[in-house]
Amino acid sequence: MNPTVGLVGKPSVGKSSFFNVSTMNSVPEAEYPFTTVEPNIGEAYVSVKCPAEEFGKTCDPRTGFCRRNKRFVPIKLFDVAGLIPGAHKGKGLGNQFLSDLNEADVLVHIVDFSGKTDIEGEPTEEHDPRDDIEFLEEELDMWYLEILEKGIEKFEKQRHDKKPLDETLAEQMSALKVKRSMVKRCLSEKDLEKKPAEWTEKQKISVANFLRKESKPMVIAANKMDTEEAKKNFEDISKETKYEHLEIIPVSVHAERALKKADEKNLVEYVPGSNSFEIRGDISKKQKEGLENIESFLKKYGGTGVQKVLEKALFDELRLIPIFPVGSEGLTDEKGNVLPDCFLVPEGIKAREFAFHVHSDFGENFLYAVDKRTERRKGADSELKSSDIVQIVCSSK
Ligand SMILES: Nc1nc2c(ncn2[C@@H]2O[C@H](COP(=O)(O)OP(=O)(O)OP(=O)(O)O)[C@@H](O)[C@H]2O)c(=O)[nH]1
Ligand SMILES: [Mg+2]
Repeated sequence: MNPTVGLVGKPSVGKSSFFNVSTMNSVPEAEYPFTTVEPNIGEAYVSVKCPAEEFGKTCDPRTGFCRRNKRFVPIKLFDVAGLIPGAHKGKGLGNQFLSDLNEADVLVHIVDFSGKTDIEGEPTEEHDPRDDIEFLEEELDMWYLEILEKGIEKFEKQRHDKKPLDETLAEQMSALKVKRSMVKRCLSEKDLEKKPAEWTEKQKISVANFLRKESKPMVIAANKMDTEEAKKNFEDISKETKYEHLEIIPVSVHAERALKKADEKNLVEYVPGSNSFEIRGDISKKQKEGLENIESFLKKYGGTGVQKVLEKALFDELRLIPIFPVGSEGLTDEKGNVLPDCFLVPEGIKAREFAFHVHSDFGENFLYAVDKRTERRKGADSELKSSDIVQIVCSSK
């Protein structure tokens, strides 16, 4: 049920490093291409404001954790093999690795902004990160195109009881999380509701592109921003109108790692996602210098970017909102745990849909919900808002 984020990019950009730092894992990372072959799956977190403080309480999360009134809610994170140009035709580790991304609801494209790795992930100097931004989108579109073409073939082969085009295409592409409503909208916007056998190559690519963007929205992580070269590239690229439509977030996985490690050792207090930290323990002169560098990085870019990337992906691209379900006793469940659960659900969700989200029994036997801030009842079709605390009241069977 947890939303799933897939990390994509060419080899050696820092996908596994990003995965490790946000899931507290230690899968191999290295400066040569194709370090990762099999996908890694782990639990990362996005933070939301914890409502317990409003009530003068602290929460007892069943999953995730809470620090300084920030509730960290689990999400699923995937780290996959690097992609190189031609991957959809089997280059590099080939297209079977593209299907490792099927399950992702949203993608984070990690780009090495330092320019120190070439398009295949080998060490170099002055590589242009613009090339990476472009090739990856093309590669993903080609992957979608291949599956779309199979759907068109299937549609053309049907003889009797022909299924509608949108239904056939949506079925063929369902593993990619393409929904029928997306296909319907795409065909109607592009005026392509008929005769797919007559679509031009350009039209097919534009359908693949539309469905890819709808079913796998993307955020760009400009990684290795701790290097001077990356800072310069970021300055230039983020100003260009060509890239205005993209959400490019400056990131230093290394800075995040240094802070998390120092926090674990109680040398600093660092809450992931913050733009500052406090020095706690006794630190050496060298550690102090390192931390000062990181401090100025946080000031300049508003944080290390790791949390920001995940939060942009979930809250801005997928438009999810947090909702806290509770039992009949104030803010607790039947065991007395304060705000034990936090669900990330689509914006605009209605009370009964949310009940189904928590448990199908709750949905089926739904009577009404109670907004615990106001103690007002909410009917089945009443919309929930971000950070609502709700009790679901059911009929006894
Ligand atoms: N300077 C700098 N280097 C980084 C950063 N993040 C990762 N790296 C380095 O980039 C290299 C590649 O990192 P990986 O995490 O193995 O990259 P990957 O994208 O998973 O690579 P493949 O598995 O081969 O596709 C390693 O040497 C990392 O230490 C960062 O924030 N700053
Ligand atoms: Mg890797």
